[in-house]
Amino acid sequence: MVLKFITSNEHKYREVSAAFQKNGLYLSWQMKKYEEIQAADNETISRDSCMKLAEHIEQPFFIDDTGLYIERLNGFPGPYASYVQDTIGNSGIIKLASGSNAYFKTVISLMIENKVHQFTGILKGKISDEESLGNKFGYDPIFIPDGYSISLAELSPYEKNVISHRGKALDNLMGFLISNHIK
Ligand code: ITT
Repeated sequence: MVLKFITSNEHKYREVSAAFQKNGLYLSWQMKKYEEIQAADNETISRDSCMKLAEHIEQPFFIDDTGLYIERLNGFPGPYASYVQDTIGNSGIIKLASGSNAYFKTVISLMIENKVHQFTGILKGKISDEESLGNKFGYDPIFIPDGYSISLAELSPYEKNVISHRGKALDNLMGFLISNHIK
């Protein structure tokens, strides 16, 4: 059985695929954009999307919903990270919040045997004062992880997975898959 990862975001797929490969697990990518409800937390949004996708996609599959929570902005944009990235973008966030503490949160929702299982991961850091070179994945060029002096965009997918929100959520997911003999 090959587990499907449903996302329209190629950067996410690259990171997820790197983690699966490292653990000798198989993965298939279903490139798909789906509508999300508006809610105050990523868990609720992700669970709702998972249930709706299950109406027309064969199980098992999983999705990744990620938010950026900026301290100076009282947690904004949080689950609205996608809308904010498409409107004011990284330069807008730098103007509003450079130097502020912030964290990413990833919620992975796995749908298997008609049940949703959720796995989360958090990465703390701060908003930088300029966009770095490197990958062009969302907020990566303006996010400096705690303990680092370079941005997330300057790490390879493997290096990013070791410390990141997504990497931690994936470790939890893969722990579940391995202990339940789902490969
Ligand atoms: P799917 O819903 O199709 O998976 P998406 O890009 O819409 O893809 P999200 O809603 O989870 O995914 O992402 C919210 C925003 O946060 C979006 O602008 C992403 O580019 C950005 N983002 C997500 N994960 C990120 C990460 O690890 N580093 C930097 N930005 C990230």
